Amino acid sequence: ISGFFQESPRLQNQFLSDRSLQRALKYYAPKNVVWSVVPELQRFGSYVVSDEILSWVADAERNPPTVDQFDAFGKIKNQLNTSEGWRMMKNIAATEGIIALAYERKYGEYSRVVQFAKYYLFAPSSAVFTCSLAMTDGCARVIELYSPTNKVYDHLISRDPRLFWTSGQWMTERTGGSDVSGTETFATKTSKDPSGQEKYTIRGFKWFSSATDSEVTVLLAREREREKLSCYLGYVKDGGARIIRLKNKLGTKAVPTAELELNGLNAELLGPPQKGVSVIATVLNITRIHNSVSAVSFLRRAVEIAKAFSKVRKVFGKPLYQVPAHVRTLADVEVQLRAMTHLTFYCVSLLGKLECNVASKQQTLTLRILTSIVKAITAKISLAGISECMEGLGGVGYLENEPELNIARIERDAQVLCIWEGTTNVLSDDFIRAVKNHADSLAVISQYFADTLGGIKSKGVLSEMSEEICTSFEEWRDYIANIDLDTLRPNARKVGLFLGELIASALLVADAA
Ligand code: MFK
Ligand code: FAD
Repeated sequence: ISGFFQESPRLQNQFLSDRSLQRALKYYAPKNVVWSVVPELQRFGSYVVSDEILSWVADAERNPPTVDQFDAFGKIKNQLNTSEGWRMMKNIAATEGIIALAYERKYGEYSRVVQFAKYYLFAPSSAVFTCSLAMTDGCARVIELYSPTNKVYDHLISRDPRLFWTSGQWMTERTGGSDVSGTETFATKTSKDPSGQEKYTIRGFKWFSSATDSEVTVLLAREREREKLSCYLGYVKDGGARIIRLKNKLGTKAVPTAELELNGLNAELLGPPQKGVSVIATVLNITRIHNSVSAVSFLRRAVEIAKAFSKVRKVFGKPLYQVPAHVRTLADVEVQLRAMTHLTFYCVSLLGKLECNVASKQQTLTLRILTSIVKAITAKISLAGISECMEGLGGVGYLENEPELNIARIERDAQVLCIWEGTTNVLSDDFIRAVKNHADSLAVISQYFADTLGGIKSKGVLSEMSEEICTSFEEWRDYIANIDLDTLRPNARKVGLFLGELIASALLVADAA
């Protein structure tokens, strides 16, 4: 075939090209930590766009999971088949220490910042193996808090691919995912092990199980009808979870998401009985931060693809990167992305402090209030931004391209970020309830930002912006203080997302100063 051929865009090292990630790292971790991790992030930033890892992504996407229900003679086989590409992601995650980094705590309270900087680089090149990692991370934390001598913990945080296990998170049932009160899964006490630990067996039906290839899972069940839910650690590797079917999904094609019938699954109680939702909230608050980091990292990859394309594509005699309207469009996305990256890493840094027991009252409250709305706002902004980047490639953007340029895949995968781990309205409602339960939280948060921004009065436009932001905080705090919060619930989304944007603006201004 002769004629014109478009030169292919080339992605750069994803750490070196990302000023926004570098800034977040510098803002949320001290210099000595930054210096010691930059070489590692630089190496990984190159690896995540290498032919090697992208060929595993392509393999995982081309060969989605399948299940062999029965053997030749009709006996139940229940065999889940996953691709080599998918299994390679598990090895990479273990050797790169994507979970281990958080729990080795080599960087103390900054360990989460380092872990999530690496996770952020990995996420868009992981075939969404990060879904399994998010739940594994949540499970590790809940075991650390409620069952610290359990050996499962060592597997979840291992860097050795032969020992590394992942965990599922089974909450959603046919009766509801947002509202889990109709849970039809039951736990029955069976025995005590020599240490006195009660053992349970589980029966029921879970309607959505991602990471179905996991060795263990955290799940909700109850012991008796009408009793409140408890949280359990289920040993999936021992059997007792039968795959009824795999879900046929828009995206996350490589992730084995299934419906499961539970009958004879071995389990142990995690945390106090009948406090299951509160116990599993520890998992939720971690997976929601993973979701936020995934959202900003997916958008970052889409922006990088759009920028690379703008350097090689000519329109009306000019490369796209010299066309003001095009640059303006991408710049608008970039600004929102920078704000959301800052906001996300703010939460990440607070989580690190909380886990190392150095979080102040303000920091603990802020994390509780913010986690849900940061998950909600980053998912929405990411999806809109990815769509804009797709348009930035014209018709080619809509195609299923090579893995390094495939914005269509990123968009399909990003769509679920608004749904799983709580929909936007459910998370916004959680935000209102959290504010209601912690009456002084908004005053404490407003005061923190007033103090932070108050010091930059002498710096021209930044000082004007900081004054405006402080005024908004005060108005907002006074408004919330004088209203019956239940009347806000129909508009919870607007209120929550507004607070997210306000805090993101405050962080950008504080960083710029
Ligand atoms: C790649 C990206 C990474 C992500 C991958 C993930 C893969 C997908 C996996 C899933 O989707 S797993 C399923 C996720 N499901 C959800 O997110 C459920 C969404 N629904 C909610 O969050 C509801 O608000 C909730 C289920 C929590 C409502 O249940 P309840 O029983 O009506 O909760 P309630 O009464 O508000 O709170 C019960 C207790 O939990 C309270 O504590 P106490 O018992 O001590 O009073 C609450 O304070 C506590 N709680 C609830 N949410 C909390 C929380 N505590 C801390 N943080 C929270 N967010
Ligand atoms: P519903 O709860 O029925 O929600 C329907 C609508 O009602 C939504 O728009 C919601 O916003 C709205 N709504 C509900 N309550 C309120 C309220 N109080 N105020 C305002 N609006 C409300 N779950 C797991 O447990 N484990 C998994 O591994 C898992 N993996 C998943 C993988 C994929 C690909 C997907 C798509 C889902 C997965 N889920 C998983 C399920 C997911 O967490 C649920 O789908 C989600 O929590 C919503 O629950 P639902 O589907 O029952 O919708």
